[in-house]
Amino acid sequence: MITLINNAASHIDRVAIKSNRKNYSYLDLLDASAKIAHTLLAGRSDLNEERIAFIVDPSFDYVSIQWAIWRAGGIAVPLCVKHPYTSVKYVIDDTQAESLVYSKKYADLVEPLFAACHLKSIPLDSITDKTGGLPDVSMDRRAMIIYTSGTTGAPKGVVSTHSNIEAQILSLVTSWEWSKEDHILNILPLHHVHGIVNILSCALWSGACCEFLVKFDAQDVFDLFCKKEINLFMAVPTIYYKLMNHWKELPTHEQQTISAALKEFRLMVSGSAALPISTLEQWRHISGHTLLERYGMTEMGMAISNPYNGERRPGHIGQPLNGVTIRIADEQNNEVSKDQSGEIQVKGPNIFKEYWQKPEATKSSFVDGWFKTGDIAILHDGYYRILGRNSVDIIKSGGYKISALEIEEVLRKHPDIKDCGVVGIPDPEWGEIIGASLILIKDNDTIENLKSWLKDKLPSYQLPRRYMIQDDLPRNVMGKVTKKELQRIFVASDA
Ligand code: MLC
Ligand code: AMP
Repeated sequence: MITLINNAASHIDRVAIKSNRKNYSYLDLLDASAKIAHTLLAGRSDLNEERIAFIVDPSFDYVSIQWAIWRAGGIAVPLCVKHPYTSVKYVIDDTQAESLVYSKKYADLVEPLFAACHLKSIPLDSITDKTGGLPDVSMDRRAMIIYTSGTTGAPKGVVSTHSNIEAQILSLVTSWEWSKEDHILNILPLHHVHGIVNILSCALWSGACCEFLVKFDAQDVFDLFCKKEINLFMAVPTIYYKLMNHWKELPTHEQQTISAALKEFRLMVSGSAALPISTLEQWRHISGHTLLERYGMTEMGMAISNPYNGERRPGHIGQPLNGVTIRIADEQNNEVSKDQSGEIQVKGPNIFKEYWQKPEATKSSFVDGWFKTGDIAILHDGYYRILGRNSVDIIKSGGYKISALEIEEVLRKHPDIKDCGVVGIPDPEWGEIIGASLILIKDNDTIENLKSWLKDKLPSYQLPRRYMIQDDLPRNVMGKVTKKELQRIFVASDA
């Protein structure tokens, strides 16, 4: 039995989801998800880990479909609503999804998939009121596949079981003292753990209310805050930066109203990327809250967090969460002594099961049972602090993890581009923005052409924002591109 869904019976009449200005109770969620589960089963007794992809806006429908897949014994594959066709098709092909559930809004995007792939079409509005039994789903079943970019190859599907997800939820609901009285705003994409686990699933585990806003807009967020129903907020640093900038532009009386509403919140959390101390301080000025910064990853949910009660130290990510064990290891995977930096390695029931159908990649991401995060940190005075990553080819922009190598591969397909190098350039708003240096075969308006050429090949958050044309990329004596030097050139050209 899936505990998260089982728990709903204790909160039947409470509001589970608020979306499109409507309230949906836990009973509504159980009813809607049972209906969809029967449609997915189509007479079978169990989906037996068939992959079911779905693409709908963050909404009551999203949660009903997610729960339906789980209740029918399938693996949920949430698709990114901002992805172009090629990225969506990659996920469908890689997971060999059996079916795709979609709302009308995404019909044009997904229609060609049904001719190109062996995939059953399930338009959301075709779901009828079928009834029947549902399988008994054990907690060790695979529950979800989320795609993440790495330093090698194409994006990998991170497979988590129901037990993994439960461990990820439990460590947060206990550490951050979630209760059924909580009401959280969810403005994050629902194909990543921040939006799915930390916000949505923790709320539903607790009998609390999760309210969706389909598109981030600073004024809309403040308008909702000023209704004084929402008492919890979790977001990436870019969102806090954008909210702050918007607040600064408002007339004084509006600033005061917003600040007064913010002060009444129980908790505000930042994560998915480093929180600049300047953002933390300015947000404290506006809201009266010291943001709680925590650290996590698709493969493990959250691992390290500043305390809910106790000192939240700026520039630090805190201590291991309940149930999570951390060590800092050197390049030979030996634990380093205190006050020395090294890679964060993690053990615990929260750690994912495998990369989907990539046994070699799974194997090489563990050493002696420790998951190798690739993040470099130091433990100082009882608090962990992130120093960077062991690869310059991973970029974090707006909280999204982006592979420089994947973007380079796309750029090299352009007929005018001989070679290229992609790097992250530090940016106060986005954390990093993507810079692309191009070596051209011929220069005829390439950059303007390139921008429109890229539009259906990469999602907006993966598009380079800065371009530079070079005769050759910076290289070391072995001829290898030196990305750090390329980063430096971009930064210097900005000064
Ligand atoms: C968009 N824009 C960017 C950009 N993304 N510019 C630079 N860098 C980027 N990365 C530009 C667009 O081109 C557009 O410009 C304008 O910003 C608005 O675009 P948008 O697509 O409408 O953006 P918006 O909806 O405002 O998105 C901003 C955001 C989004 C911060 C809300 O990036 C977001 O939802 N990020 C969260 C990602 C997330 O959940 N990560 C968690 C991963 S899990 P113009 O000129 O056209 O206006 C994980 C584990 C853990 O990391 O620890 O949590
Ligand atoms: P993702 O693979 O999208 O889940 O992103 C996980 C990565 O986000 C981690 O490996 C870190 O590099 C980064 N990350 C998450 N939280 C923080 C944080 N608080 N500070 C710095 N980096 C973070």
